Amino acid sequence: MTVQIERHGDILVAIADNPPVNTLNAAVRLGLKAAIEQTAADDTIRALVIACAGKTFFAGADITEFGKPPVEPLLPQLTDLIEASDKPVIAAIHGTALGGGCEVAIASHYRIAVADAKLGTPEVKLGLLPGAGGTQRLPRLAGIATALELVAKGDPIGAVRAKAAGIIDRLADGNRLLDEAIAFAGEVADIRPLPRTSERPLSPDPDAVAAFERANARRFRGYEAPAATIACVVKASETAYPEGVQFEREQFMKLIFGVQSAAQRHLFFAERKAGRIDGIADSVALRPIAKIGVVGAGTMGGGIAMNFLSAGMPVTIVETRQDALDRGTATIRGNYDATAAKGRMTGDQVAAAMALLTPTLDIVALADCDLVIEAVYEDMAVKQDIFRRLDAVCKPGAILATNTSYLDLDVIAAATARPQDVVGLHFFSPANVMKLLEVVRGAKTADDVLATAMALAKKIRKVAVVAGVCDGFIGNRMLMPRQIEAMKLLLEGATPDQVDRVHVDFGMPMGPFQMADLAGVDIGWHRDPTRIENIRDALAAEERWGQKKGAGFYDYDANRTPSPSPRVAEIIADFRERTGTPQHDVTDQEIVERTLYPMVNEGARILAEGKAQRASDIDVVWAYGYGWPPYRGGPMFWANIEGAAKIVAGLEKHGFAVAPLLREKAETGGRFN
Ligand code: T1G
Repeated sequence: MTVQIERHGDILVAIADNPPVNTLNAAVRLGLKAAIEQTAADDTIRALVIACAGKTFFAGADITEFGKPPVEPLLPQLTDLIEASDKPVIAAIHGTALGGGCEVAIASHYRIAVADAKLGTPEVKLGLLPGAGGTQRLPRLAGIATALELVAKGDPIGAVRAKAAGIIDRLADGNRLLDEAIAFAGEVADIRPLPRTSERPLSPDPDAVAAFERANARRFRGYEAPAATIACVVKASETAYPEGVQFEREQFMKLIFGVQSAAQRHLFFAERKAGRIDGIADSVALRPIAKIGVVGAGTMGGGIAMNFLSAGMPVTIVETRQDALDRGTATIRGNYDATAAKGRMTGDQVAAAMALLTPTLDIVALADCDLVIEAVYEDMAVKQDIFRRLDAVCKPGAILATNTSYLDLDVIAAATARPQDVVGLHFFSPANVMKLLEVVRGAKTADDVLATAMALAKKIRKVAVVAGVCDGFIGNRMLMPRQIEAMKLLLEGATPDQVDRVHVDFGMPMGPFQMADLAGVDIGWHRDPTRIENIRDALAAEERWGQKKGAGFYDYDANRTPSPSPRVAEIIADFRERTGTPQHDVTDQEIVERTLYPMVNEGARILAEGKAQRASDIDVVWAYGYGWPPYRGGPMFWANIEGAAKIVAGLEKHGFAVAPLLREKAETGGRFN
């Protein structure tokens, strides 16, 4: 029974049990409707408590039902039914009351929650909006400013804050939620009039709306859903509930059939699918990982170490020189202090994290580590030497990982007598911030090692994707053709600013040249200022290494605000002349065809070679590692929208060799899944 109905004296209790997160699917909605009808029909019942079994109150509508024939009662009908009840309905909240779950709660007449519960309306992260009255009831309950934060940004708030905001009536003891909800129901059972949120008055607050829009303009750039949620909240302050909820419904229907929501829902499931390893049973025994070792206390090593320290895991970090070790430790401490200064960590939490860190110059200290991650200079000989030493020092069964971003994992593994214990853990800089982790599977990586790495990624709150061994794995391998073409476009008549603008208008956080200036124009440079073979060499030779030098492809002021550089224009002009490259007016569309289409082409090759398990994994890599706009779903999802045939035509127009898998999709009308 999806919704169990129990009687506790003269209080009826409906307990939904739809694991794993109690989505409000058809069976749950029907069960709740039955409970409301039973409450109404039975004169001996004074009130109804709605609760959930398992780990959480309703986590929202069942997204997998979208696009299927609707089954009544629809969620908006259910929430209105709850509120219209002539007897009080009390929501007993634990876990995360999200989306439709939050809407069921605020349609109820009263709400009691355990202190560590969260409430939120994350629909906007799916390209939607709360479509069951949430945009109309939340502002009436908590005010326009709080409602905008919840519905337009989609982040949940804790029950304590929700109570202060007027969303929750009472906090319950974590172990006695149901008992306290039943007692609460008894207390309020005879109070009239019933507190129906939709009947509360709400005055317009244009200043709050304008301030919110200004503060979030950059965050909402390119997205459709946030503006729609704001319009609904404004509507709630201008009209009565019936008109407002009708407007909400209209906005919801527009969004749910739009490309952006399809893209964002695609990524929601893609992120979860990425965690699965085809061909390895979920039941594979994982290796116990308690102690972490990190070799290298530089930018990457320090960031990597922080992921584990923040997850409460002890880390021994090794360097070759005391000054480097001290610098690395100080950087970790500084990062935590900066987080604490923003109020996102307490001083005690910083101290606890730092107490788990053991800096050392002696690699033998890693002997009892369960996982050791090498994060040193990108040089094969250096890495092979380190892995030879780790092989000699580390206990049997320890997992040895490299953070290499493009070197051949199999060659590194071959430096040990235990290649089956070697795996790639490719973090993205800054490693303690970026969500993406490419888990590189070597030819000999054991199944349990790979499964252990994927499970550990979840523990340190990373989004992990399995990648095969190839140059650049998944993300950087697709980045390369984009960067190569961007440089060619400069020689043919485009400017850095034009190429970057096309990418930013597309929805990327920055374009190829802005990215080069951020990462460092000198990354991968041969460091010989007399050897100037291309535009990049010329910039690097003049120490135009990017933002860190105040000049790269752009000039930067003291606030690192970029402006087109006359010097760079001269360098480009000089190379156009030296190479005799024919010039032409480069159009924005040509930039899309020559920088984004080749990424899809490379993605098709990666899939065909089995270096990614599925197309949606590639989308996850680019959405979480490179800022691909979620409302475009990722390169392969976007390819389905753009159309494989159109992409093939564009690639052929510019002389690219088309990947056979992409051509096949174009010829068969197939899609990447
Ligand atoms: N619909 C369908 N499946 C869902 C789901 C949902 N809303 N939420 C989770 N799942 C699946 C998920 O795919 C995974 O499946 C399993 O449950 C465990 O999820 C009208 C229209 C609640 C914080 O956006 O944020 O209400 O991979 O791995 O890490 O206004 O799930 O096991 O096969 O994420 O513990 C609004 C989405 C919906 C919340 C739990 N609600 N979910 O995190 O588990 S739209 C949301 C989450 C809506 C109304 C509108 C998280 C979680 P599988 P998980 P978790």
